[in-house]
Amino acid sequence: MTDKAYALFEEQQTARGIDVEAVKRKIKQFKIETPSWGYGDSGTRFKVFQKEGVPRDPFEKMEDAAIVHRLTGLAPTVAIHIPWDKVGDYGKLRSHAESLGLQIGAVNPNLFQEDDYMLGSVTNSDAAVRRKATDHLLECVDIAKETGSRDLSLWFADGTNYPGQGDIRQRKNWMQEALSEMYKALTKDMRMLIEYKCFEPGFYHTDLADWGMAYNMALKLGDQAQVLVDTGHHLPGANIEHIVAYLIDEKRLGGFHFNSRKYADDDLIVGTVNPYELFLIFYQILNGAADSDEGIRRGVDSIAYMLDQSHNIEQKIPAMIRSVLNVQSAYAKALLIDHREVAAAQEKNDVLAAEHAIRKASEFDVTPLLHAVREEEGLPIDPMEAYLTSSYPEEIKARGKGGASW
Ligand code: PSV
Ligand code: MN
Ligand code: MN
Repeated sequence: MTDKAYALFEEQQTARGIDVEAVKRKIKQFKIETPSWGYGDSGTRFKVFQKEGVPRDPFEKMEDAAIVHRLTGLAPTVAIHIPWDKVGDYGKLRSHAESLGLQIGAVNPNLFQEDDYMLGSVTNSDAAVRRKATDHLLECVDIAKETGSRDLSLWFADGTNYPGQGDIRQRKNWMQEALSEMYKALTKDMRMLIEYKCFEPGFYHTDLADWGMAYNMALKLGDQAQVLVDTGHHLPGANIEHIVAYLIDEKRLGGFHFNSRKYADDDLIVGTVNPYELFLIFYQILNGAADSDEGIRRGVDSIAYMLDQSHNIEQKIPAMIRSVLNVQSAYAKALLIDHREVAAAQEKNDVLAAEHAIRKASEFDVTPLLHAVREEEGLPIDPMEAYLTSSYPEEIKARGKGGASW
C-alpha cells in the first residue's frame, strides 16, 4: 500500500517537473531544535499541572529529547534555558547529550524570574540590576562555550505597564549597552538571536516590541546579531511571511521559535491551527534559498529552526513528536511549490494563477513521501504510534510526579 501510494505520488510530482529525489534529500537534511523546557512541567498561564514521568533534571530532559530524535530523525539538538537547566558541569551535560546522539543547541538566558527583574532587567533604572542582568548574559556566553552552542536566544520580559513608568528612550539605550557588552564577549562563530514580542509581561510597552526594533538593534551590534522570529509574538493579522522575507533579504533572519497561538503567546503545538501560515513561511524561505545572491542563500542555510513550546495539559513527549512532524510536513509541502510556475504567473501579472501555484502545493498529501523518507532512513513510518506502543511511556513512570519545572 505504502509503495503503491508512493509510486503514484512520485509519478504525479515528476509529471509536474518536481525532482522528487531532491525533495527527499532536503527533507532528510531538515532539522528542528526542541526546547528543554517543553519536556518539563511547564505550561501556559495560571497553573502548571504536574505530570507523572516528567524528567527530574536536565540530564533526563536530554533522554526524552533523544527519544524524539530517535523516532523522528528530526530533532538532534536541544535548547537549554539558564537557570532552569543550570548544572555544575556543562561538559558533563554535553557528554551526556552526545552519548544519546544529541547536541546542545541554543542557550536561552532567563532574565524574568527573579524579584530583582520586576521592573526590568537590562533596562532597569537601577544600575545594579542592569549589571546583574548583563553578567547573566555573559555567563550564558561562557556556558555556550562549554556546551559547544552556536546560538544565544535572547528574549527580554522588559517593558512597562503604564505611561510614564519608565523612560522609553533611556531604556532603549540601556538595552543597547547590555547587548553590546554581550556581543563583545561572543566568539567569532557565535550568534545572538534577538527576539521581539509585542506585549506581555509589559502591557503598555515592551522594550523590543517588534521585528523592526530587534532588527535595528542587530544592525547596530554587527553581523553576528540576528533576529529571532517567534511565531507567537505578533499582533493578530500580522503577516509573518512578509517579515520573514524582509529579514531574509536583509540577511538578518537568525531563526524561528515555532509554536501555535490562537489568541496570545500560548506556546501551543505548532501547526495545529495555522498550518497554512507555516507553509507560507517555508515558501519564503525556499524562495530565498533559490536566490542568485550567495549571501542570501548562506543566510537561509544557517536559519535555526527551533520550537518554543510549553506543554501543560499534553503528554510532553508525544506533544514534541507531533510538533516536529507538523513542521516537517509543512516544509515537505512547500518543497512541492513549482517556483517556475509562480514566476511565470507573476510575469503575466496573473494574480489567480500565482496564488493557485502556491496553494496547490499545500493541497498535496505528503504522507507517502514522508513514509518513503522514513523508510529510507530506517525510522518508524509512524513515529507517534512507535512511541505510544513502545515501553518508554511506562518506563518513565518510575520517575513519579513532581519533575523539573520552571
Ligand atoms: C516568553 O514569551 C517566551 O515564550 C519567549 O518566547 C522565550 O523565547 C521563551 O519564553 C523562553 O524564554
Ligand atoms: Mn520564544
Ligand atoms: Mn513566547
